[in-house]
Amino acid sequence: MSGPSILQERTALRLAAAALIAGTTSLAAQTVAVPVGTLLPVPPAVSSPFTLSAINDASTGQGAFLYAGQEVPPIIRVNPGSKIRLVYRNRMSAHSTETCVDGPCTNMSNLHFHGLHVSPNRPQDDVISMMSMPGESLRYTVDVPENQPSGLYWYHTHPHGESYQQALDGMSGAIVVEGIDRYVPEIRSLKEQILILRDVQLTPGDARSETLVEASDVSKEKCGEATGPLERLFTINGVLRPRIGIAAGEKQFWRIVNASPDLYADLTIDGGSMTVVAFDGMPLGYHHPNHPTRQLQHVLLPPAGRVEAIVVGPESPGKASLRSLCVDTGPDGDPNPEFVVADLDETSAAPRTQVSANIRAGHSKPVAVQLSAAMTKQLEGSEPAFTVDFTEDQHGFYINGKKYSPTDGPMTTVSIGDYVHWRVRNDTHEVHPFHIHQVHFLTYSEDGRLIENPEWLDTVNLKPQQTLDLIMDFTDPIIRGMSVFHCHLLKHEDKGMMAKILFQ
Ligand SMILES: [Cu+2]
Repeated sequence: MSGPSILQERTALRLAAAALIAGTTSLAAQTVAVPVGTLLPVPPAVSSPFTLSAINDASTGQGAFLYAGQEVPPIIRVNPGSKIRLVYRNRMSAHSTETCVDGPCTNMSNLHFHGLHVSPNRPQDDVISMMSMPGESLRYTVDVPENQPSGLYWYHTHPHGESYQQALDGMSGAIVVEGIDRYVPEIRSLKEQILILRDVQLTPGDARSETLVEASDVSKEKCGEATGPLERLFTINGVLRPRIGIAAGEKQFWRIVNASPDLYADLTIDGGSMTVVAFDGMPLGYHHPNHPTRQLQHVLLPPAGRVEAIVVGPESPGKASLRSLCVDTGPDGDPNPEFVVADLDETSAAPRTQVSANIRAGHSKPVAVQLSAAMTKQLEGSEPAFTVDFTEDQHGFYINGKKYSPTDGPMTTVSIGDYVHWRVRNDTHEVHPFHIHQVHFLTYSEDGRLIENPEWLDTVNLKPQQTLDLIMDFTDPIIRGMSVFHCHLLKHEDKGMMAKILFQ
């Protein structure tokens, strides 16, 4: 092996300087210290039962999850057909130093198990009636069904009006539903890397922020129509621009969640491609057993989106980076320029033959559901049963002209047992990711044109003025009761872009 290239040395020097400055400069501004350029940390894994606490960090006052004495949210690992059991203790301050949409945050909190096909009722994935104030606790017992698609999900807090601040502070974590290797057995012999994208908040004009912008190689090229200062960058597992160990030619299994409340990722690996196995926790093989993978050069992950892919270490890993490309969020959107999210690093690569101990064998046979071609055709030819219209003005954000209130009744009622055609329309000049709790849907048409490779998702991006047609899977008898759908730019959700749905 040859010595480090000049490029590598420069990068190392710059990152070392950035780390030094980021760690030692003391400023009144809000930009907090964040590790820069270290090896990607592996968060602890947890199986049930366990206790998770919501706290305020002693030095920054920001919200945080405390698990086993560390402010590192654990990865919840669960087998299909078993339970997630946890006590959620709200130990946040009753007197917040943070500001939410309606004034000082009250620090109410709860949990949402994003993407799981579980009951929306207490004590499961209930974000409507389950809420804790500081000093209170919630007990969750979530029955993950036998036919839950195996893949990457995530948990985050969901208190209407305070979701944005808590997610921005990093109150989120990954959930792995085991058994994805049933769809692509090759995964069993690969090293697994779980990448949780969260935010470091920037303060315009603040020296520490500028150092972080510099360290992330933020592109100065014009990106889309959004104006205004850049307000955040991605960290991965808490580190800005970490190094991910991978050897040239080594295959690894990367599971990536965008846990930011409003930053988009359009991920690409220099000189490489991703062999996608799942989007939003849904293995491609779940609906298409004969086509369980798809090769992509880049993958757009809106806030809440996930991708799981086999990645091959490029020829010279030390010269390659994982980047987020420019995302045009529209004239009313937030800046989302290209920058480097991580560097690949051969020197800290794992041995090529390592078999991951993390992916436990699930069940031997893959679960698969195929929507018949006839049924698909019939739904596609039908008028939508329900339309979601996203609008906004200077007073707030709306679905079908209505701002969400916790005391609302359902905006729509659906009968369990059907696949249903929904239309989602973005009547604004910025992007909005549509999400519905407990349900995956097939996005089959864009502005009236059929999509070539339609995907089953639980969160889908809508460009400004775009219309998408979806087939909603409302067939699951477990999903019964009151739930919600909303925009996953959480400031928009906090300001009203959410509505209730009753499954009965
Ligand atoms: Cu939105």
